[in-house]
Amino acid sequence: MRWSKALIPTHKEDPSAAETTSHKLMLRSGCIRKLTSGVYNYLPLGRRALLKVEQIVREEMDAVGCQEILMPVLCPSELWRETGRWDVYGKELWRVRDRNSREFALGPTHEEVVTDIVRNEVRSYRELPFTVYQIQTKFRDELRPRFGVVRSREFLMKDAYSFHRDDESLDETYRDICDAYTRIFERCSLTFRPVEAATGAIGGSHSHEFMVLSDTGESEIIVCECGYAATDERAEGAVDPPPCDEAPGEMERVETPEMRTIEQVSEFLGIDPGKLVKTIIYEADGRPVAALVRGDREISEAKLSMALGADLIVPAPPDVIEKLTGAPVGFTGPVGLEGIDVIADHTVEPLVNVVVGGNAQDVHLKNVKPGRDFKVTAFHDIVLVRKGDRCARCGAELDSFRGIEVSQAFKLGTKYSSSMNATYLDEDGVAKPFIMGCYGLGVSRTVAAIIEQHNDKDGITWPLSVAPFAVEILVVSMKSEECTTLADRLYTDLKAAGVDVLYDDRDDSAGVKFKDADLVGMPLRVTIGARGLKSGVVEARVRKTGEVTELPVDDAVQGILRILETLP
Ligand code: 9G3
Repeated sequence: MRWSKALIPTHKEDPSAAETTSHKLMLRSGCIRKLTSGVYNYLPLGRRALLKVEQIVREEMDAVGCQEILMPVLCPSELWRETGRWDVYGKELWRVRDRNSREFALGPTHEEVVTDIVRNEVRSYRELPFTVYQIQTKFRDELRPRFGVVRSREFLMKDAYSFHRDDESLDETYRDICDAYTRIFERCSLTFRPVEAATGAIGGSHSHEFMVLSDTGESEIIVCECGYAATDERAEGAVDPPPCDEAPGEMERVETPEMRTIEQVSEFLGIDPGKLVKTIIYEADGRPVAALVRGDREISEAKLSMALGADLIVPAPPDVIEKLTGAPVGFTGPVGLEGIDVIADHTVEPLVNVVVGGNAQDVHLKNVKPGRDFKVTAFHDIVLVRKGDRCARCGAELDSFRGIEVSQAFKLGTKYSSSMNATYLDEDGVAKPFIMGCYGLGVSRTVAAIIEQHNDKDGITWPLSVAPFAVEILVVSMKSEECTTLADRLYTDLKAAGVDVLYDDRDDSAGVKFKDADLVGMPLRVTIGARGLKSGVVEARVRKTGEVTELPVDDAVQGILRILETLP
C-alpha cells in the first residue's frame, strides 16, 4: 500500500479522551476512529490487524475440528423468552422492533440461536459431539463504554458452542479449545494466563478466562505461588480473622447523625472497620436478600449469585431498601430485618461486639453478636478475596495482578438445552438434553491487548504475526529519483515475494516520516536515502529492538526476507 494514497490519519498529540495506552495508540496511529460512544470505525491499519488476528483464530479453531458458521445479528425475542433471558438482561440487551412491531435482540451472544439450530437439525447420538463457531459483530449496550475497543458497544467476537452426550466428551472439547486459545495467544505474542472464573449469569458449572496481563486491565487476578489463579470475584482465600477474645456485651443503640459509610461510622465511633458489619440489600432475580460482610471487606457479587443459584444479582434501588428497612440508605442492618433471607460471609460468624446499621435514620447498634441478636439464613463464602489473604489451597500469601479478559470458556451443562427442549435420541432410544459448552474470544479486544503489551514511548511495536504490514519502506526524500526508483522496485519485488509492504512515498519531511513509522510500528523499516545509496546499501531497522542491518541494494529482498524470518 502506498501511504500517499492510503487513509492513515496519524496524530502527533495524545487524544485527551483516551485513558489507556492501546486506546491512545490506536487513535494516534490511525487504526480506529470513534463514530459515537462505544462505536468505532476500523481504518485500513486497524482493519488489517483485526483480520490477522481473526485469521489466527480461524486457523486454530479449525485445527481442533470446529466448524465455522454465521448466525444472524437479529435474534427474535421468542427464543430469548424461552430461556428467560429476555427478562433477565436489562438495558444491556439491545432491543429493536421490525415494521410489524416484532421484537428482536441485536445478538450479544448466541446460545439461544445455536440451540435452536441444533434442536431442529440434530436427532441422534451418532451425530455427537461437534462444535460450531462464528466470528461476528456483537452488540451490548454497555453502561460505561471505555478504553476504546476494549469495552465497546459493538465488537468482534469469536463465539463457539459444543454439543455432547456426556461430561467426558465435554471435558475433552473444553480442553482442546483451551489448548487452541493458548496457541492463539502465543501466536499473537501475548503474555497471558488462564485463570478460574465465576460463571455468573450465564449459568453452568465451570469456567476459565484467559487474561492478558496489563496494569490497565479491568479485571483483578488473584494468584498463588502454588499455581492457583482465579479472578478476584471467584477466588477462594482464607481471610485472617481479627482476635475476638472479648466478652460479648449488651446490644446498645447509638446515635450516628449523618454517618452512613463504613469510614464515617468507624471514625465517629472510634471503632475499627473490621469490627463493623456491613449489610447490603440485593435483588437476586428480583427477590430481595441481605448480604453481610465485615466492614473492612467487600462482597463478591459473583460468589453471592453462585451461593443463591441466582441468574442476576443487582444492588437493590433506594426505594426498595427504604421500604424493607424503614430507614434511608446507609443505616441498613440485620437486626429485626423481617421477611428476607440474610446471607453472611463465614468471617462474620465468630465476631462479637460488632456495629451494624440500626434500620432507623441516624442510628447504629453496638455490641451486636451474630446468631444472638439476629438470625442468619445461611453462611457462605461471599467475600471478595484480595492480595495478602491466604491461599485456600496451600496457605501461602496471595498476590494480585491486573488483566484484560480476552477469552472465556464455560461448561454449560444442560441449562440451555433443557429450557429450550433441545434433545437427541440416545442409544437406548430415550430423548436427552444436549450437554453444552460455550467458548468466547474477543477479537477486537485482543488487538487492543496486543498493543497494550507491544509499545514504547514512540508508538506501537507490532509483533510480525499480527502487524498490518510486515515492512515499511521509507524514502527519505521523494526528490531523489535514484531513491524513488529503487524504492518502487523494492516495493514491487517484496510484494511479489508475498510480503505485506507499506510504502511511505509521501512528499513529507524525513522527520515526519520517521516519527510516523515509529508510531504505526511495522516490525521492519527499510530506509532508502541518498547517503546509503552512495555506498550501495539500504538500512533495515527492527522496530522493537532498534537493531540496524545494512543490506546491499542487490541483496535487499533476500536480506529483508532473512530478517523477517527471525521476528516473532
Ligand atoms: C446478554 C447481554 C450481555 C451478556 C450476555 C447476555 C455476557 C451473556 C456471557 C456470555 C457467555 C458466553 C458465548 C461465547 C462464550 C461466552 N454478557 N454474557 O450471556 F444478553 Cl446483554 O456471553 N457466550
